[in-house]
Amino acid sequence: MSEANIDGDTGSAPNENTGSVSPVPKEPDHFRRVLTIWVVLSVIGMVACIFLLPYILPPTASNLGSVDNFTIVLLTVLAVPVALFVFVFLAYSMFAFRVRERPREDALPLKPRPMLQIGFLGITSVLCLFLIIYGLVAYYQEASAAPANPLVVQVTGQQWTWTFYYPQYGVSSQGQVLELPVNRPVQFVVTSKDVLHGFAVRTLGVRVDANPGQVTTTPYTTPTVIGQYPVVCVELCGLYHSYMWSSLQVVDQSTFNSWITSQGGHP
Ligand SMILES: [Cu+2]
Repeated sequence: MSEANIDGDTGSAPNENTGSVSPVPKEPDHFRRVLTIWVVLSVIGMVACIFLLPYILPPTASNLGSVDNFTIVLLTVLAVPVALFVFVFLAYSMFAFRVRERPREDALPLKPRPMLQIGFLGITSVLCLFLIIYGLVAYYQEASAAPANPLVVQVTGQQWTWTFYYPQYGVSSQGQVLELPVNRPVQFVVTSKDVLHGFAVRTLGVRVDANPGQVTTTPYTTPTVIGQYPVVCVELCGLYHSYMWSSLQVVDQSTFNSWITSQGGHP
């Protein structure tokens, strides 16, 4: 990018119609000005995200919590200058180049600026490439972990409820509760009976589509804090989509064993 991209309409040029030099005030360097505003606001926004997001994000309670939060902060921080690039240039143009009455002259024709286009495409491509590689590496790290004695839970979405089946114990959870023992890795095997649903447990760093006729296996995640957390559907799946939520209960091992027995299974 160069300063030359909005250099066409400097108001200090001699009046071509009359040949005389009119006392037009010197046009400010708009590009430098808007670039400065963009850089300053971007830095403020990025720093604010880094410091404020950890307080805004809901709590996590799994071994994936820190990497999950780091990813959200990273993506938000990278999005700030991109979003501001659009908003700042738009807002600046609306104020700096506004015309009160109907313009009587045609605007200056836009000239091709190859460096601007190459720069814009180049920067956004590098950003996207970085995010793809970051995502693939993070997914590989999570997916390649193979802990001993993991718990498997089959999750089935249907309009408008979740059912949880524990194949190692031969029991289904009655009453829409996802019961998990603390500190034991768990893997979800997710599908749907009717339409697209989205199985999301923010606490565990899990968010996966539930597709009809297809089974999706999540990476292992380990609940680390005993407590009760929400399980929600994050795919608009019909009239009562917003009511399609369940409860995750993370309990200690003996409570989990007695819960399995109470559901008709053998721990
Ligand atoms: Cu749903």
